[in-house]
Amino acid sequence: MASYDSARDCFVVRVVYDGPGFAGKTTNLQRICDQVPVSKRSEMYTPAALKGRTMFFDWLEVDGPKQGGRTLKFQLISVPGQIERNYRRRPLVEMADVVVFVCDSSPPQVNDTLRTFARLRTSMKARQTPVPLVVQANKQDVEGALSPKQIRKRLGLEEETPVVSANAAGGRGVQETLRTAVRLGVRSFNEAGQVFELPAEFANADALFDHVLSFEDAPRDEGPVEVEELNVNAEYSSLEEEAMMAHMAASSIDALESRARRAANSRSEEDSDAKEP
Ligand SMILES: Nc1nc2c(ncn2[C@@H]2O[C@H](COP(=O)(O)OP(=O)(O)O)[C@@H](O)[C@H]2O)c(=O)[nH]1
Ligand SMILES: [Mg+2]
Repeated sequence: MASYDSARDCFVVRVVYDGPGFAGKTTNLQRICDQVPVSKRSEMYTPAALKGRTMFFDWLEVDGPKQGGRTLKFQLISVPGQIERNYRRRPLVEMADVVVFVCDSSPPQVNDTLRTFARLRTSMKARQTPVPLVVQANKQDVEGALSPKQIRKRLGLEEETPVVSANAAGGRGVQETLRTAVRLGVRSFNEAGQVFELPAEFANADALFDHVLSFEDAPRDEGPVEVEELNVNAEYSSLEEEAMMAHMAASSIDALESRARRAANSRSEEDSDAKEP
């Protein structure tokens, strides 16, 4: 489904790029920036990126085809990949009109890809309306990379789910992935029969950042991931440790963030105590 932005008199379709950390989500958006003329897109916006890592999301808007005389805009939002940031990712997936799942096809990362996909499946199932999915088999240039066919098998994809072969860093497959997502987005837009006003929190990147910050204070109830969906082979289990190490670095950032927040809260409590008569 799409939204209608009355402020700009256009329809908006949200394409959310999900996938494990380092799979190439940000790279996809960067290449789209390189390949789409400035007149047909916004600037890319990445709030609070930390050492090149996406902490919250990347945001880019691209003009699509006209629909009934009105412009159709595609909001491309890539989510943070680290497992620890699932609570930041899930609400974005819930609001997607189309989901692109970017896979790291290199063998040592397959476990991480499967685990992240299981989480995505769980989030997609929790939605009230189904959402079209495109899978990108990225990093095909890496030696021994799983082919798109193997990715389809490992992820247990339905036949109708498109899998696009890509080397996003080299700019290959990025446009095709976007075109496929746009096609599915336009189709579901035409089938939906009704369009709602664009929620204020998705009006622009700043509003979305404010919205996403509000999750920080919400309880982090992740819900269980369905175990049978994990389908992680024992042959890869030694690699789990490696993935955990990578995630440890990310969680220490989380710990720092929450310590800073606690300190700020206790300071403001002290301030208000001091003001008591
Ligand atoms: N070899 C290879 N590296 C890639 C490819 N796509 C992205 N990368 C690299 O993978 C790293 C992580 O990419 P990034 O877009 O930041 O991943 P994200 O965490 O999913 O946003 C960067 O160093 C990219 O240059 C690819 O197709 N092949
Ligand atoms: Mg990123």
